[in-house]
Amino acid sequence: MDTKTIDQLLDRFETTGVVGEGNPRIKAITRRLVRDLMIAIEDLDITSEEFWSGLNYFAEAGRNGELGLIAPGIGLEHFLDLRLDEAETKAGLQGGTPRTIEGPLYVAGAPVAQGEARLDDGQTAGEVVVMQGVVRGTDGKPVAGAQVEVWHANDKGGYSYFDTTQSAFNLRRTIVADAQGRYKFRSVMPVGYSCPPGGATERLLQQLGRHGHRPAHIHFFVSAPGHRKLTTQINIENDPHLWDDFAFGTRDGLVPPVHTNADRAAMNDLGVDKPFYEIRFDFTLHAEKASAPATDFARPRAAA
Ligand code: MBD
Ligand code: FE
Repeated sequence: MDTKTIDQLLDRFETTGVVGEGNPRIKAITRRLVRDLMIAIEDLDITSEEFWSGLNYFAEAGRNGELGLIAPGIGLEHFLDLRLDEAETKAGLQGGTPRTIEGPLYVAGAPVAQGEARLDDGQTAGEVVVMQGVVRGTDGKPVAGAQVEVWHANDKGGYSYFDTTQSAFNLRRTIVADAQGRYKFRSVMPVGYSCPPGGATERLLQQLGRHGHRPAHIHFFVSAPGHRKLTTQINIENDPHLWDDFAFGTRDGLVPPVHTNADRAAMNDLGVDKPFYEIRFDFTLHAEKASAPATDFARPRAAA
């Protein structure tokens, strides 16, 4: 079928069974996506069997809560980041900490701590890490009281709430930076996440000849009144998958050095008997800007 015939067909679909105005934006998006799909079916000669198999694939992915994992896995979430970057550049914004994908594993409602927090519940295996830094504006001034939401995986790559073997809000906190914009936390080193074995995402990746692993990382939402919300992650250097992330989340500027601290007094202070890891990382937030798209957009998220 040629595209002219497809467009006539879409005209007919749009003018049949009409009972009201509908939503013009949804109408435009639906028409465009259906058209693109029809053209793909034509160009690739997608068979009926392939079509229904694909439909069922998404149905299953939805039932198992994996659509939020497929989106980063096929690069769409990173693509949205690059579009936000572009829009910010156009709006004259430059110099902030790079953004990167939120992923599907944030849970709202984490305990709030002032200035400092311990993220692990004391029962979580893994090497101790202390991370700290300052939240600043692009003017270089500290942002007092900035909110640093942090979440990460345990030493098996699992996230509390989704991994029901972990305690509630393990490795998740909201830290309110102090008057100098400083935040600090103690936790245990995360290990990279892997897609659920045999699940929809992993099966698709297999068909694409790709793996479903992420390098070890720590997620952040950093926000403050008068500033654009930053969604980002840091990566743990030297991970074998550092630049081979199935979700395309690693970016220059988000891989801080990890130091080993073997100082006796520092170890005693923390109550540990082995050297521990230290990471310093400062966040730079853009000031609010009406001409750039919002970064605190709504997205259905888990809450506990
Ligand atoms: C993760 O931990 C993650 O951060 C992303 C983007 C996708 C899957 C798991
Ligand atoms: Fe993650």
